[in-house]
Amino acid sequence: SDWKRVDGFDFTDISYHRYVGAARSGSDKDIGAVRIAFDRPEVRNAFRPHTVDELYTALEHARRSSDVGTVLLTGNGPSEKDGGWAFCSGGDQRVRGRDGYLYEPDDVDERQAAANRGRLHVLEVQRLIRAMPKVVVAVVNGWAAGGGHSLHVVCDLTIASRQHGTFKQTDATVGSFDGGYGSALLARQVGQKRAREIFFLARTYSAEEMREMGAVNLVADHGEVEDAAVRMAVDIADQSPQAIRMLKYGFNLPDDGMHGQQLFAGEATRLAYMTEEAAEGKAAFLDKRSPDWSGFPRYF
Ligand code: 1HA
Repeated sequence: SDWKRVDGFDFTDISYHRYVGAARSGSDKDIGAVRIAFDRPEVRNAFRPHTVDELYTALEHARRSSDVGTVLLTGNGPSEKDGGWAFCSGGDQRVRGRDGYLYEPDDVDERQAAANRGRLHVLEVQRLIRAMPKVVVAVVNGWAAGGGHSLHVVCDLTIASRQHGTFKQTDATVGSFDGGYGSALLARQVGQKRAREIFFLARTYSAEEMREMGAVNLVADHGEVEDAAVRMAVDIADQSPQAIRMLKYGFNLPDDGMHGQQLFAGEATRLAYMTEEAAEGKAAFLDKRSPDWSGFPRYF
């Protein structure tokens, strides 16, 4: 297979693989792609708190792996029960309590169980996807519903299966709402009227309809979606990692307030650290002398 399981994890609700195939004929260049997939096809890849923890762990591992440039987020399938495909159908309604989604007894030790309050921490995953300086591609190979719809929205790019990629924002149907990225960022992508329609009417949209609206980049035949995603990763690998970082944070900035500014500015700081001018500041401190800025122009 072109994918090798990433060692060191004992995931039950997701799978985590690294691309090891020859992405280009005659080239063994590493394209730095990983594949993270929901692995609960019998419930259309709904997430429970434990799923969210695993997803966060895998994404954080990918974030910290400096040789990873692209993360593909998808759902395993089809369901053995009925053959249905899903990207993700959002929060697992079976474990929804009165104040959020509840861990199941097996997932928590006694101390945590005492404090087993409802969790809504898929929002932490959204923030991680948004803040990680890598390209995250949603590979929507089936249903993207509710909180699963919002995950695709927050990803940098979306590829969808022509036959099975189906979009339905069911939050309001079950008395939930993602009033953050899931709705506001969607409105940036498809416009205010359409975003409101998607939430207020909770209708079903095909991959092609979503592409026309601007929330999907590419529609591919079902058997080809992952190949298309790998081809995206190949092209991403051809771009400067620094340029990708600056661009992602630049795209985020107007919508992410001071948090967006912080991420963008952090990368500007990194670039500044690479200059002789900044090195002089450090050297002067360590030499216990005052810094000599005379060699550095005051640009105008
Ligand atoms: O909005 C938020 C949040 C907001 C702020 C902060 C945090 C948040 C966290 C989560 C969420 C949410 O995700 S709320 C929205 C929760 N999700 C939904 O409302 C979607 C529910 N599912 C469906 O509408 C449909 O299943 C489907 C359109 C995705 C697919 O329909 P289909 O193909 O007809 O399949 P269906 O027969 O409905 O489902 C197959 C099996 O999967 C069923 O189980 P079975 O009858 O075989 O035992 C079904 O119950 C199960 N299933 C599907 N989705 C879920 C689910 N079970 C639990 N939770 C689900 N989300």
